Parts: sequence; C-alpha cells; structure tokens
Amino acid sequence: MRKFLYILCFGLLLTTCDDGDIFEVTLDFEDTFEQCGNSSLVFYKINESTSETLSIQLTTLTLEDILEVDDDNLYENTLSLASSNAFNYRSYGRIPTSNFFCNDIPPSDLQIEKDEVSISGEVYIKTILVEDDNDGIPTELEDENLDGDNDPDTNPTDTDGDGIYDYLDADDDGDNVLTTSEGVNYTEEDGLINALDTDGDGIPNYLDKDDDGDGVDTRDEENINVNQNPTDDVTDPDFGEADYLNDQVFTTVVATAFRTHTIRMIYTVTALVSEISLPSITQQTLDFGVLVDPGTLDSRVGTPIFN
Ligand SMILES: [Ca+2]
Ligand SMILES: [Ca+2]
Ligand SMILES: [Ca+2]
Ligand SMILES: [Ca+2]
Repeated sequence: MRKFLYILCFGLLLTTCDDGDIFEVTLDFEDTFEQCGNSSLVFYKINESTSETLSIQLTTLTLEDILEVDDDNLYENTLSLASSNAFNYRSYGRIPTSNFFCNDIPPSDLQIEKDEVSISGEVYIKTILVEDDNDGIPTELEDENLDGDNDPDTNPTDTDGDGIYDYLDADDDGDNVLTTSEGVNYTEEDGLINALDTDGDGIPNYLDKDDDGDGVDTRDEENINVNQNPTDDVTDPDFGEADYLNDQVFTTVVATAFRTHTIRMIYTVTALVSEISLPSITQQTLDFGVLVDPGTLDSRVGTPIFN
C-alpha cells in the first residue's frame, strides 16, 4: 500500500507531492562552471531549466591563487568543506542568474525554495597550464622527437637556437617572419606536406632561414624598413613578393634583433567535490567540471636570444 501511494504520488505533479523532503534531488548540471568574487572565490553553476544552482565558496583563495602553477605547470589543492568553505545547493521559484552570486546586494526577489549547505566533505581543485605559440602547427609536430618519447616538452627542438622551443616559438626558424606567415598549410588530413618551400630545397619556409635560396638570410633582407620584419621590404613591386622571396634581390642589411614573441597561456581549472553531505542529495561525489572564465586565457612575452 505504501509502495502504491509512492507510485501514485510520483505520477502526479511534483508541486502536489514535493513538500521539500519527500523526493531526493538528482544533480543534473552542465560540465562547466563560472567564478566570481575578489577577496574570496565562489565557483558556481546554474541549471536554468530546473532553476537550481550549485556553488562552492572558497574564502581563503582568489582566482589568482589557483592560476599560480608550479614548475610542472600544475596547481593542486584539497580543501575541507566547512562553514567558511561551503558547498551549497539551491533551488528557486524563478530562473537563477549570475548576479545571484558575489553581489553585496543580491536581487531582492530570489525566491529560494531549497537551500542546503554541506559543511563537511572536500573540494579538490586542479589547474593545468598549457602554453602554445598559436602558429598553426600542432605541438606534437613541432618536435623532432629525437628522444623517441613523443613528448615535445622533453628534449624539445629549438630550430633557430633562440632559447624558445619550437612548440612555443612563433618564428621557428628565427628569420623574423612569423611561422603563420610562411605558408604552413597544415591540415589534419595531410599534415605539413603542403608547406610552402619557395626555393625547393626540401626545407619548408617556416624552417628555412634563407627562403629564396639567394644566399642572403631572410632576416637580413631588410632593404627598405629595418624593423625586424622582412615582409615589408619590396624592392621590385612588379615581382609581387618581398625581397626575402625574390632571389633576384640579394642585398644584405644585417638584422640586429629578433622580434618579440607572444606565447599563449591556457589554464584548465577543474574541481571535484567529495563526501558531500546534504539532506536531499544522496550523491556524495560531484565532478564540478571545468571553469569557463576569461581569466583562464592569458599570454606572455617570450624574449628570444639573438644569435
Ligand atoms: Ca612554432
Ligand atoms: Ca620564420
Ligand atoms: Ca626552402
Ligand atoms: Ca632575396
């Protein structure tokens, strides 16, 4: 009879039966989350269709703290949930928005229906930093793999010997023409076999320090503007290409510096909550997902050593 009543109840509208305790909540959220807060950090995620939110308040951390990776480009931290670091489940009578969080004055009409806080359990935060030169060539193809371990980070190739490894070097051959401007023509299907090789010497332009094979290094073909950029030196406009691609122009204007490099930084922040203790939720472990935030994308200047 009890079972029958339960099934009957389940078959009716939830609003009829859910007095706040009868049904257990199943957590159903996207695998991404957002963050806010200045002096302390709040991770949160919103399910608009069910009008629910989850949040983790981390009073001892800032976004800057969790982007502070070690020499292995890694940050890890496990924090105990407590009243100061709380995991919070809420449901609302309206669609929740981002301004429900981190505002000194939250919207007056929150319409909170359920508000449960887990002050026991743990949250594990992990950040991985991946750096890249954004030069159109996948990292795994920017290493000669002489050590045979398929890891571009060990014994990395540095074609131009400027101290910046090829997978981080936006000008791999150090000719002051960015790799993206050297006709890489990479496709997933064909790899790099269609890379431009102007002088046909078997070395693609992006790795060839003398692209037209006229005996003058590309970086030294700065006949008009001496600005660490051989692409704007065009002695013969009728030829249609800059001097570094014109083997009939071979005047030497010696370069004295490499152009500065920009290295892209992508932080992947993930959070895992375990040993959750909430009245309505039996689930004890929750993969909180991946942080989506402009702060996870950054760049730094690479200074190549001129040689
Ligand atoms: Ca490169
Ligand atoms: Ca180059
Ligand atoms: Ca070549
Ligand atoms: Ca030339």
